Amino acid sequence: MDDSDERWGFTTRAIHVAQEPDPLTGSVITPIYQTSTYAQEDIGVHKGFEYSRTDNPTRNTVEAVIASLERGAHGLAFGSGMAAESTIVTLLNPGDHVIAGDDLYGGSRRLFSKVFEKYGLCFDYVDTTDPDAVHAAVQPRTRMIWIETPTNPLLRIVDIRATAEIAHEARAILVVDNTFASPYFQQPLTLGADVVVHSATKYLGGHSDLVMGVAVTSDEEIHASLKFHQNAVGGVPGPFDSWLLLRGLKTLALRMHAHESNAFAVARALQGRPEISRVIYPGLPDHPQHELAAHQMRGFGGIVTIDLAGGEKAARAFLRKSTLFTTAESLGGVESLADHPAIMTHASVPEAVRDEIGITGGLIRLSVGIEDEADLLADLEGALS
Ligand code: P1T
Repeated sequence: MDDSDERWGFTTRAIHVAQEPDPLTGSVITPIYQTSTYAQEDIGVHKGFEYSRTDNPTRNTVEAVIASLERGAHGLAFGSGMAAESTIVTLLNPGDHVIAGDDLYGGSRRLFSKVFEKYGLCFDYVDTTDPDAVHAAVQPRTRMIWIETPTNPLLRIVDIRATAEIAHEARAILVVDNTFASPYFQQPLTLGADVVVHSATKYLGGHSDLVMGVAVTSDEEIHASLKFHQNAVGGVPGPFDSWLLLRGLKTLALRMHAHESNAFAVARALQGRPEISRVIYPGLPDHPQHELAAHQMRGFGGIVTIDLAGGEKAARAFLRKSTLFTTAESLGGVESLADHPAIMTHASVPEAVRDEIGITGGLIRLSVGIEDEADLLADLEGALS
């Protein structure tokens, strides 16, 4: 980070870090370097770019920007959130033990249990909202604690600082999936986390038009290993997607304000409705970790999860009737989306686990977009009628 990076506010950094006008042409916007390789002036003599799996100027720019937004020293971009997660898991060795949250994106849990367990890694899933439960799960070979906060889809809040202390006491690293909050609302590295990971497909991109992941750290050793594996394993994004992400990041703060304002309106409008047994939103005072959220986050986010009293039948009717909330996986785009976790995003989570943590047939996750508030409220009213 140079001086300006320290001085500037969030959006100034999103727009200007590593984005000086192109010295060759004056282009104000970072070019899309749609190239796989780079001419060498002599054997082994080049301008720092040899091959685009290793380095690409458009990708390197977005990596610098996301590092700055997360207040980290180094950012790395990947072809999906899952590619970023897989690369982070390569920091471990066979026999190592990982404590993971019991309420994670279904694909993260599937990656751990169906892909990495067979390489000799052990995973325990615990309620990470309870630091005592996390502490009690520590084993001599615990090398990583993996949390989401807010969690997907139940929006539980995990105390990042307290979990970092437990991790470091155990000589383990803390990985925080910051997808739901975005760096505008929460910066886990400043609270003691070692690595931040995102599905950049969501709020960072913001327009539901790309699939990407990022990882950020300030630890030189961790960064060197992740950078090595990024190139060695090869799950990198292309230049055009990197450029789309760069463009999306410039409006992240504006979008997060709009998402949050609409999410608050939706949560308040739905609270107390007889058709809904539970409205989960960290901004509501009755959320079990509301105080913690207010303390460690700068905003409460744009996701509202509801549990319909009529169960799956009512959920299906609701999804069919809503027109502005498109039934779809994913979240964090400008358009509102509705997900049925039990059937869609979290179908790979064993049914017994879903039942235990409360992913019920009536549960719907609303990714509240930035459309006009009145239109969203009218649409939800219609969907409930
Ligand atoms: O889809 P991908 O970019 O590979 O990111 C995976 C991922 C990682 N972490 C969290 C918290 C996520 O929510 C996701 C992807 N989630 C969805 C597709 C979803 O609808 O929940």
